[in-house]
Amino acid sequence: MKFGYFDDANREYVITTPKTPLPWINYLGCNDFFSLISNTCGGYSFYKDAKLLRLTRYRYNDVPMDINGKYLYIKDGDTIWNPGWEPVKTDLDSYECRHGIGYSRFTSSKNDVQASVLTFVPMNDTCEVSQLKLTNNSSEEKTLSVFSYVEWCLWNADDDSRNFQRNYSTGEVEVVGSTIFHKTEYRERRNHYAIYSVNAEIAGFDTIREAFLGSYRGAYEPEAVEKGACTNSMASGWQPIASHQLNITLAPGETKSYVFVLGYIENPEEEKWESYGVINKTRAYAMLDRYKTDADVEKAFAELNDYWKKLLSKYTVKSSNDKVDRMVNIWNQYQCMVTFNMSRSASYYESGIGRGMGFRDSCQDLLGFVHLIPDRARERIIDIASTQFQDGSAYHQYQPLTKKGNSDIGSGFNDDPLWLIAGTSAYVRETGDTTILTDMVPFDNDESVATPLMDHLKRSFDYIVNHKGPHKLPLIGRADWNDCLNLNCFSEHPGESFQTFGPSEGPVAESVFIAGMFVKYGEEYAQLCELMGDTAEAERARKEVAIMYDAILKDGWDGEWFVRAYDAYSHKVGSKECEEGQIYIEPQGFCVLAGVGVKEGLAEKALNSVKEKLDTKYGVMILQPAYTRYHVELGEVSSYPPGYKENAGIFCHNNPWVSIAETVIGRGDRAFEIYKKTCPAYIEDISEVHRTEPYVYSQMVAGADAKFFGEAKNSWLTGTAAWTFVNVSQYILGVYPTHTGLSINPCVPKGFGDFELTRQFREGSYNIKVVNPDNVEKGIKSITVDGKPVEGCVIPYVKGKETYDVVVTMG
Ligand code: BGC
Ligand code: IFM
Repeated sequence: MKFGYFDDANREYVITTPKTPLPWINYLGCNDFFSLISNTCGGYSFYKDAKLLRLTRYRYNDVPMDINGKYLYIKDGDTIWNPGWEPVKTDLDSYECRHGIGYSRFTSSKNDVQASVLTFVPMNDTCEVSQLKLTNNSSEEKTLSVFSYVEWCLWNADDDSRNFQRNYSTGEVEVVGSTIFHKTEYRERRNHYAIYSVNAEIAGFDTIREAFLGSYRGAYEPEAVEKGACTNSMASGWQPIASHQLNITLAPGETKSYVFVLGYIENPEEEKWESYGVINKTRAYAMLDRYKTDADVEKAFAELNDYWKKLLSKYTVKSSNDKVDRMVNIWNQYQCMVTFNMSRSASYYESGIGRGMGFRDSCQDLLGFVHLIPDRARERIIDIASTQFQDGSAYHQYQPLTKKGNSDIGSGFNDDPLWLIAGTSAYVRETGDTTILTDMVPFDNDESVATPLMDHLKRSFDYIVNHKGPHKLPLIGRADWNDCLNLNCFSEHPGESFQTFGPSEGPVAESVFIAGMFVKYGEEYAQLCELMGDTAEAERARKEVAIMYDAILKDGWDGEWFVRAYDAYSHKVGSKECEEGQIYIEPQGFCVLAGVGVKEGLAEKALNSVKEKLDTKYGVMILQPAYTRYHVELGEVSSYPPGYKENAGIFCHNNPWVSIAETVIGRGDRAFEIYKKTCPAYIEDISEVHRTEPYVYSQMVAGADAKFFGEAKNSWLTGTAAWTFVNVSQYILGVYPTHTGLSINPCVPKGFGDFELTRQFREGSYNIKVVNPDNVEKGIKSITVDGKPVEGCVIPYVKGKETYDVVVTMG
């Protein structure tokens, strides 16, 4: 069942009923100011950091779900309704929500009044703009009132949700004309405030929540709206809100338009006060001035659209397959931008107060983002590397505002160091900018101990070399990519999640997955060394990689597939010898994509085992058989009921690893089959089963052992976005940036047909035509550039050359 449809021409998903299985959200904002907005206008806004600078309040895990948003109420006689249906939930005569790229548009009607709300965050500004257009489609004059409503969050969302004894007395507001100022905390050390304003004269306002909603009432039945009048209440403590009242008369056929601005203002310290106690409002008024007319809004909206049009033109495909084109050209890249911005901080499943930026997560997000805005990727790499420790290990997470490592979580996830090599290598391959490698980067944000980025990468590499276990495989530490594989924690903290205790690196538990990563990113490190002219270091790196390769074949191979790990007793994990959890997806995907076992014929065996043991109609499960009981020596992985999350769920993040691995051995049919199973556009028709948004990936789909097999969770903020984009763009469609030029080597299913690609790579625009006369899955017969043949698959990069017309013949 579908709850909407894709409008590819407008790059929108059009939701046709507010009653989607779960809130289906969108993200507004590209740089510093962000909003989450659901298809019923739920959501919240923040500046830079969803924990520390939250503008509006949201209540997670509430009933009814998705409560609190930026609501507009329309009172037309006795009928009160909202363009997004929530919170009053009056039946609408028509409803449509279009989630677009960086904006959402709601168009609804009731009793011959049509409301259209366009909401977006303008480029390079710190506000959300909502343009409301009201049209009277009846033959009578209509007298209406419109009420806005936002509930302020008292900035630190964590404190806001706990520290009531203080916070009920800190709230401060000011109202000047149509602008409501939220000034809480301004009087002490802060220099920021928020505004909510409308570009029209108001008939009234409220800033006290109870005055607007009434006692013992919620946003679904605001008393002021029922009575038809705000009370001009001035908050002092408790829960400040902002509501405007507009009284509107509409002649038959007439449309009137209003612009609401929710903004974040930061004053330099010296301009904080006009005189003590009177905040300096210059910046606020300047912001409002930028959006005072419809023409201003349209201009800002056009700028946003142009920006995205340009970004999304960096990689495009035109094939005979609409669904692939739609994901590649629009939604997958859009999700990559969102994961780049948010890491794992704020979604409808991440509260914005827990995780900030993940070291591992953000490095992987870069892989799908780096071609979009390489400069921002560069900055991010430096930020991430600055949280590394001198021994090469790293804080697992850091806070977006302060950029400081999070000491509550600490370090000890032994895959982390290698992801820094992955992200940096992707950046340098994309841009050719080797200057980043000589940039001085601090350790643990301490400028007094800075070394060139290249040295950070060396320390990443050596961290693995210096932390090996009895099988010469990398020590896993607290966990590797699989956060829940806690093989060293059992003795000290049985049954606890890693988030509740400190680092504990055990001496013996080892990870075959990290070994596979080391082979892949060790080689990428060696290539970077060569680029820097350090051939001796490149040679050393390759020797270490060869040693690791042999260790995998010796003790990481189980006969039919790769072993997952060795626990603290040196017992195998993910082996036929195990009672449960005999095969795991991660080492099969990652070892093969790193090339391990390809020439020995093991890769094919491993991937056949994946198909036989882990495959389902909804994707490839992370492990089988599921753990049916808690295994103290394995940790959190066995704490989930069978079929959920890391215990035999379908982790969408590592499905692309297996798909990439299939392309490495040339099986295009199978690679594409795996791609399709978790691909949103392909499962739109089963939205009632899948339940999360059909335009973006979710982290997890419940596996075959689960009660709700096929149901997805944790949409939006997942490494799946980057990895599926890497898979489809670099391996299936086959356009892979190398240090010396763009490599083109597609691996497609039979019958995929010819296709065209455009790719911006450094300063060149590549127009690529791929023809496949023999209908092969992989193989290049010839490549020509501007009519001249090229040897091999790599189109040599020519400095300064602006266009490349490429014809690729598969065969
Ligand atoms: C995993 C969860 C786990 C959490 C905390 C996440 O990365 O996906 O399954 O519960 O870490 O341990
Ligand atoms: O690898 C992790 C990631 O960092 C956060 N989400 C879950 C993944 C698997 O545990």
